[in-house]
Amino acid sequence: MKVLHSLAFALIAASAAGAQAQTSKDGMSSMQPPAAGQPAAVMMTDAVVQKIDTANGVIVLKHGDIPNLAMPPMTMGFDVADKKMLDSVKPGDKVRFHVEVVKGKPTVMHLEPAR
Ligand SMILES: [Cu+2]
Repeated sequence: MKVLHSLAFALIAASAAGAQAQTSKDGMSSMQPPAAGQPAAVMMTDAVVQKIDTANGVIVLKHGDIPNLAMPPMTMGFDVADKKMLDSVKPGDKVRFHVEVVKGKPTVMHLEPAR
């Protein structure tokens, strides 16, 4: 698991750098695929919380398939739409979440306990 965590944080660092570069492109949606307008509420993905970084608003999830992002199962860090989401979960929790690409970054829009 240590290796996975290190990898996840490397990815977080890389995506954070990318986000800063893209901040000036706010309002431009050319990066968004047309499919972004599809109904997304039903696209919940199962995951297990690996680590929570409240200060930076990042959650590391070992997640299943994410159909709306065409992403296979993996462990990685996500930004969260609202840091308050992180108050209700802890490492080891099974959750269901919905992620969308916001400003070029996969961002957790909804997070709920699963069992
Ligand atoms: Cu992933």
